[in-house]
Amino acid sequence: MWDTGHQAYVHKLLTGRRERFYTIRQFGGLSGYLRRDESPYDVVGASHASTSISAALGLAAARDLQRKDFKVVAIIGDGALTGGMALEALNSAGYLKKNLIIAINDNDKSISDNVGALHEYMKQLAACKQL
Ligand SMILES: Cc1ncc(C[n+]2csc(CCOP(=O)(O)OP(=O)(O)O)c2C)c(N)n1
Repeated sequence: MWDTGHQAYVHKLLTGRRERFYTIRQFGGLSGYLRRDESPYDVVGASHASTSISAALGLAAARDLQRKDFKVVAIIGDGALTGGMALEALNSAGYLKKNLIIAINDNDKSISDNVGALHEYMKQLAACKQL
């Protein structure tokens, strides 16, 4: 489950849209975002940041209700991780204890430099400092 739309470009290349990829973000071309009407592999529409953990948690809950067996992975950037929706999803995921993998892509950027306590924490974590 990808987060902010631009992170899904590689996903589009790998899910049957390579030939049309040159049309991305052009009139009549591929969307710059995930779109359910564009591909069955886009299981949610997404462009806003901070949505992936919440959507992945929903998928994991549905998987368990259907007694299916597959992994759900949410990819989220360090910028999107500071959004309220991501924090609510983390809170719910910890409570529901679903089998869910969250990969954080911490590239130290969120359009411009990332700021805030979570950012500082992750910087220290990456440097393996005593927290
Ligand atoms: C709710 C919301 N607020 C703001 C934006 C504008 N926005 C687009 S990309 C982005 C930064 C995303 O940074 P990060 O999650 O670190 O991902 P990266 O760009 O590094 O892949 C923001 C804030 C958005 N898409 N959604």
